[in-house]
Amino acid sequence: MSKKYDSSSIKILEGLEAVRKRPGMYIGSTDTRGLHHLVWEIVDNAIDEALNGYGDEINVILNDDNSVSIIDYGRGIPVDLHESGIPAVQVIFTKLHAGGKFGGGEYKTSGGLHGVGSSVVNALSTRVDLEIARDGFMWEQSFYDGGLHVSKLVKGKKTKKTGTKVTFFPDASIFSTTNYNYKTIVKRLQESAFLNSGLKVTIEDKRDYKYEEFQYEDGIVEFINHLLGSKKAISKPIVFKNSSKDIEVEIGIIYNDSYNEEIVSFVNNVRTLDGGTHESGFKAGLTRAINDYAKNNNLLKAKERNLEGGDVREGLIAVISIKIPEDILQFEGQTKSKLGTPEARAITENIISQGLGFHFDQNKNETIKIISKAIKSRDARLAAKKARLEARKGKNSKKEVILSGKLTPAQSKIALEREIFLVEGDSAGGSAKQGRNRKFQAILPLRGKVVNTEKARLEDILKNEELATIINTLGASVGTDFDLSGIQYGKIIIMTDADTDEAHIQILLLTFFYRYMRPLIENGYIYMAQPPLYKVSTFDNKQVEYAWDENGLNKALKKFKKKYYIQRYKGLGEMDATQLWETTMDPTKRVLIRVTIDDIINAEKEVNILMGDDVPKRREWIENNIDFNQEDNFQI
Ligand code: 28G
Repeated sequence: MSKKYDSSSIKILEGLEAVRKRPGMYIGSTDTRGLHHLVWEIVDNAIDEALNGYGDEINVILNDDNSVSIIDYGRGIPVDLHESGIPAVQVIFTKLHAGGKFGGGEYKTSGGLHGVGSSVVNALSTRVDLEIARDGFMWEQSFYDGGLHVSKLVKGKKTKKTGTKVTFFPDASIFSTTNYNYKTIVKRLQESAFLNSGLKVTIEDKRDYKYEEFQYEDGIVEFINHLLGSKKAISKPIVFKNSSKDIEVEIGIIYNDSYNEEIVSFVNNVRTLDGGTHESGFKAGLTRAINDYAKNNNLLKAKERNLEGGDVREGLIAVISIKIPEDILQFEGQTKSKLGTPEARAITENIISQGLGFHFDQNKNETIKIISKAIKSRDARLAAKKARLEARKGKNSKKEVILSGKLTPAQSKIALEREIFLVEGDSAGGSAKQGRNRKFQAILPLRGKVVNTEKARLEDILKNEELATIINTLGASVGTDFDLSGIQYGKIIIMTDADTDEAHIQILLLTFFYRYMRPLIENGYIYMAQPPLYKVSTFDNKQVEYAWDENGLNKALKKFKKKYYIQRYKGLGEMDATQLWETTMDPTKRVLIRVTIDDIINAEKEVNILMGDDVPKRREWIENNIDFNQEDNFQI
């Protein structure tokens, strides 16, 4: 490359080179998450423009060539010449840290990694096309190969409109996938519409045509109602809005009759998955308000200990949205997803405790319902603690011996090397026991009923024999006591039938892990075994192939020269020990699916829908809300 660059353009290219060299530094990762980050960057710029009061609609289009277009109806990115002699828009797209908006007293609403947006997206795209309507004309400019090549800014037709359209093509040599997920984008856009009342957001998928639009007049109330879904509310939606200094806080809460808590927090419209000062302030304020009311109104005796945070959050759904000016914005943690700004704590705590104190006085009946629920939760917590202590005391009791008798242990002394198969049914358990590699594979057959943990408190869960056995066997305790360091296995593999609509036990186990041992899912310990659906063999059994789906079956059939026989497995029980080992348990041949949670909100919502009796939706839940990552890619 021997092109002539002036000094300022060399700097520019170096800037974007840095992004291409270490994309993770700018967008977190180059997997599907990082890929979606490109959309968030551009969408956030479009939303910022609308929040500044210019335009009230954003359109997102997933084009069928895997490019993404985003349109706003704001002022249009400035096209006039920057002091360096190149158009401002070109500076914004090719110069690092000169993102969407800066200086000028504008309120930058995006948090965390945002703010370097447009140029980072350009650096990681093979092509970016801009169409800007501004100053009475259309303007076009394109960037190629991560911003390495730039077309001239072209002034086009006259127009009375204003706004910006950005189309980018993610670079397939950087991202492990360039396939955008409609659902992921819809979820985030809907969230933006909830958090910015009045803003209209549309999404169009041209690959497999879909269209949705979101616009909420009272966003926070509609957000908590959305999170409530089909759960039964025991309070009205309660909302608070206030600001102090330059910090604005908006909080919405609603109580429902389930035993879960769901708090979703945002800073400057960006999810703070790991919470932070705003969330801890909220929790402290909520606990204080409830204890104050309970004591003052004799719902708790003066001598009684205060309710704990977990007690008062049972059945709570909350949305916390806080806006903080750039200069005091601080994030913590590896993923920069935890708010650090200290001022946010006291402000949030005061808003919720004062607001709730007032609300409680105005709504006595509802308040009594909320507080009785918290008291019941406390009682259940104390009862569960007692049950756990007794279980621990009785280590050598008769029951304990029976429990551990179910387990066929592995020989290895190294916990992380061991795998445990949770197997449904006795006959499959027997085959698994015979077929396994005894050095590192343990088998725990599940016979009895697994309780639906969505509808039970910890107290009842500990009474359920199957779950109690699992808890004991895994060795890391349960619920708030869960401690990953105690875990006795490196892989926990759920092995159930491949082809039943009643994959019920799978769902029950996943729900249990999700609610009571979530770090196991978050840290990638939970897997699902994939038994094959078909066995194809010659009549003399000299040639045997297995297939996991129709596609695999067709491939397998092509391998046969002689007459063959196809067996369709109806359940694990139909496989003998050797077959089970060869197809489902042998680490060199099996297909394991690692269960991860990509989307807590959706999982929460749909776990509830599902476990609240909707049988046909179970399959959909597995497919849509738990992210299946193929662990071993064994293909026949
Ligand atoms: C469609 C997808 C993404 C944007 C604007 C509008 C302005 C702007 C963007 O200015 C530079 C620095 C501070 C003023 C601002 C237009 C003021 C006047 C803008 C977008 C100039 C950035 N006229 N719309 N950037 N500022 N939309 N949508 O990115 O001093 S970025």
